[in-house]
Amino acid sequence: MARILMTGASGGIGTSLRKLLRPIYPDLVLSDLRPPADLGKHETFKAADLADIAQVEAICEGVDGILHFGGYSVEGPWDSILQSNIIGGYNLFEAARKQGVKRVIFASSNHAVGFYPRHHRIGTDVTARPDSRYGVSKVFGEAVGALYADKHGLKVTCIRIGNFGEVPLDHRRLSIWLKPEDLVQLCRIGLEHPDIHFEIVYGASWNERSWWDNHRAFDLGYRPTGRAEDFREHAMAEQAKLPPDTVGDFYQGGAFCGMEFDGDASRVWKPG
Ligand code: 15L
Repeated sequence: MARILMTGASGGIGTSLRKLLRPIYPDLVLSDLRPPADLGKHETFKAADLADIAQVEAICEGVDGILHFGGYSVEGPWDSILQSNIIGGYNLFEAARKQGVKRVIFASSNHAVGFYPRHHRIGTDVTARPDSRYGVSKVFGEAVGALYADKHGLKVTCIRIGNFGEVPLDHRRLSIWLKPEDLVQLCRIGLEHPDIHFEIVYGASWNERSWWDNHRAFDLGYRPTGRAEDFREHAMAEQAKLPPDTVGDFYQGGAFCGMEFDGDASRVWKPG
């Protein structure tokens, strides 16, 4: 892989990952609305608004593979999700096709399936159950990825990221934590593995409480190094500071499920 484009380079994941990826992909082009605050002299940055296809095409020129971390990364107003993730997501795949990019890694999210209860173990082939407008936009991105793989031959890997960070932040994150180095592994699989056509994998480390069957990632060579249980005490101490959330504590998507919730509360099982 010669030239790799990373969108969302100034965001949380981009900021951490660009440092880990530089030794692996020295010709890394960074993009976002604004440059990262700590942009180094040796780094290449190209500004682009994902909602503007001409700008997206310009950053895709001469690129071999794309790591698409750009867009709105939490629940938000419909117009923000529409511009950044729906229009922006479509523009990314269409610009990649037009510019002859070979591979796209799409940062999907656990919120594409957040309304599965925590007692369900799910694979990547389940019906989408988004927990937010943000989750819907991730389902949309996965669908556009499938279309561009099947119709146009783009090699697409969607990573349903759990919670990316140095440590699991609370009880829920013990099940969905993703260590930065493990995301690097998944990105490399998407950019380099010879068998990729269209794949969905879960972006999760080696979490003993996981709700996800991630066997496809393992079949492709994924060997996570992070183990959430090593941080159990810290995560549970942080959890103790949080108020109970009847809906969020029942479903995999957590707080995103409880936001704006006025659905059927009798579906939520309460212990005791
Ligand atoms: C996500 O998809 C978000 O980008 C991140 O901010 C967290 O909310 C994460 O999911 C999570 O579920 O913890």
